Amino acid sequence: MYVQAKDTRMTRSLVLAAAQLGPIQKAEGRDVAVGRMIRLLEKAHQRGAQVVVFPELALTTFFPRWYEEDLANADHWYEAALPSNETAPLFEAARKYGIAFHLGYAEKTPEGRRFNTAVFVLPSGEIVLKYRKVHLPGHKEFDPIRHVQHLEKRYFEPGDLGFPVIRAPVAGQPVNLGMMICNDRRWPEAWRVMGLQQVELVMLGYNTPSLNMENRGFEAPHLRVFHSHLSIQSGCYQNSCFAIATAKAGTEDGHELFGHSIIVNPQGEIMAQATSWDDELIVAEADLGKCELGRKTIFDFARHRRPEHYGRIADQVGSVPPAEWKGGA
Ligand code: CDT
Repeated sequence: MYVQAKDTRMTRSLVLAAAQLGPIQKAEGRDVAVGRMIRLLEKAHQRGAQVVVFPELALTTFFPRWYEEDLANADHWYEAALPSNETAPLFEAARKYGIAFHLGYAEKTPEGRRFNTAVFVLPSGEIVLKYRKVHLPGHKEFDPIRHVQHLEKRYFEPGDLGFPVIRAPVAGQPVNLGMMICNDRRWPEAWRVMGLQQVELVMLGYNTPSLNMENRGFEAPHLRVFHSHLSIQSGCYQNSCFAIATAKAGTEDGHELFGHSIIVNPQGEIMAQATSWDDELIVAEADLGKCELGRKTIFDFARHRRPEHYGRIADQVGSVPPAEWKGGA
């Protein structure tokens, strides 16, 4: 008879929350978004959450759907500093409730560089980790074939910080923290770079339309959520980590974003899922010790990885046609 080894690890419990936001209309100011986020933090406090993740570009509408000829006219979408007068109340609420949070926003640096950025902030207000989105989907110029523009390549530079993982104290215990933003979740390379740094918790926000707006071929609408969840669940499983994946949801400026925020464990299972397309908090208790099983067995990288065969992943960008078979093996 097969007897499973007893689990003798100490529990390292952390209460995780995804604070999904419903739509933020173009005409709405940051005060509206920040007010809603503070209400979600209040709920998170009531439900015992210790980490809260807000979506990508959480302070405004998903503005890359709007074409602007002159980037200087788009400055009002960006944050020049965090906290600012408008975002300070969010930082104050996090301090009041003792909650660490992840916030996605458009960053304009003092040198005038523009990034799609996220920060992880302790209740004290200290920013312990900053991430700038590496995989920017969409296009740079107005694309007449598209139903809706997706101008991230116009509004942002690719992130220049890589995929850093940092061990930092959260709710009194050290946690290996990493971040990615929206489209990054579809790239296994992003997950693996963090897996190689023993990430335990990946935090990510997203804005994903319910329909493929590229108009270059049919994609069944029901597959949109499936692909998102598939990417996150496999990223967690293959890298033995938890993820909090938080959406902006609902009809924003006439265009639908699909929501379906989730919290996932290292087995790739969904522990909690949003069911509305509005502001909604989902919560799950994570035992961070559960990251160890995968790391010590099937995904023990030191024992099983074969990087000598992975050269193309780092050296090559586009795919190339395979060699032609000429007979034989
Ligand atoms: N925000 C973001 O990255 N959204 C993309 C939509 C892809 S369509 C250009 C995503 O991968 O979900």
